[in-house]
Amino acid sequence: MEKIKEMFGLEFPVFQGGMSNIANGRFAAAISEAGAMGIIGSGSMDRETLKKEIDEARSLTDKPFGVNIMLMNPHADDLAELVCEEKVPLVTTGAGNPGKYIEKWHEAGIKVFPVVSTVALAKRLESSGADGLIAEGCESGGHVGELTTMVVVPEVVDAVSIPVVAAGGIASGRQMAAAEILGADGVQMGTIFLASDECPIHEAYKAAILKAKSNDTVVTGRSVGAPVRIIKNKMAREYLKKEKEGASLEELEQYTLGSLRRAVFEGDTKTGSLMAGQVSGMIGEVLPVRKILERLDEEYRAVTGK
Ligand code: TUI
Repeated sequence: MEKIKEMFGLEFPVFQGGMSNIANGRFAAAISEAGAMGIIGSGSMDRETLKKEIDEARSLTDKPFGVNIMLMNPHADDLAELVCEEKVPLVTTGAGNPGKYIEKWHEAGIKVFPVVSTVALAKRLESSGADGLIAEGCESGGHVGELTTMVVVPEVVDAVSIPVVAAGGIASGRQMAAAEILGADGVQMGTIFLASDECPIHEAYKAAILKAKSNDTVVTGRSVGAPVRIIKNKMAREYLKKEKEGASLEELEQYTLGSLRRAVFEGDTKTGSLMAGQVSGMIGEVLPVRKILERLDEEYRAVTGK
């Protein structure tokens, strides 16, 4: 795990997950200040909005932070250009293949770590010049692939020679150590940081994570090619029912329109989309980010003897 720490000058070998519409500049700066890699989740932002968030993060920390670009965002091309102008040290990507941007990002001195959920895309992106990969298992929250972390991490590690960060199902020092044994050079976590004092989501969303057991999340949208892991609630149950009845992607999108916003900003835990990973079942309290990282490190050291 030293490789990732050295690459970005981190105290902990930890990336914060992209978390669209949640991880703003202030939150990413708080993660970076605490010694891990904060990442602005640009989600559905346009260029002007992301610029504001980058400026905000820069005003709050001198430490490095990254930007996650969600490739289904219609503004992805604009954001890809903006991160070059802003020369952010790290770009991570989600929900697609960022191959066409990599050369330009390298010209701007940016390190590129795409999220992959299959070994096929991992190999393709290594050939396209990715500096590292984030291999994400389907235990994670939000948009997911099919494979578990236990399967996809060692498979990607064996297939490429660039650093691999493990993601999905990691919220303890034991799980960090396990990821290292699988060959990972670092870990990425999202859900555990949702349950932090600094996280800007509604208190009711945090409470739902504390309350959730490990089998209280479900993947919606598999039948229409938009698999998203969320905490089970009225919205999730009705969505799954509509899917079973053969609803189209358009119908389902119409139904979920605004549901992430309802969860994040309004704390609507019934009809909001509460994206969270299976590790929700392990999280029992809301803590400051620094405390979360210290606890992870303590447990990692206890089990590894490092
Ligand atoms: O991207 C994520 N997680 C996300 S993005 C997101 S925003 C959203 N909001 C509402 C509905 C849908 C999305 C919420 N959570 N994780 C990284 C990730 N990327 N997991 C899996 C993938 C992935 C999937 C397919 C990466 C590449 C890919 O490639 C397809 C291709 O073109 O080969």
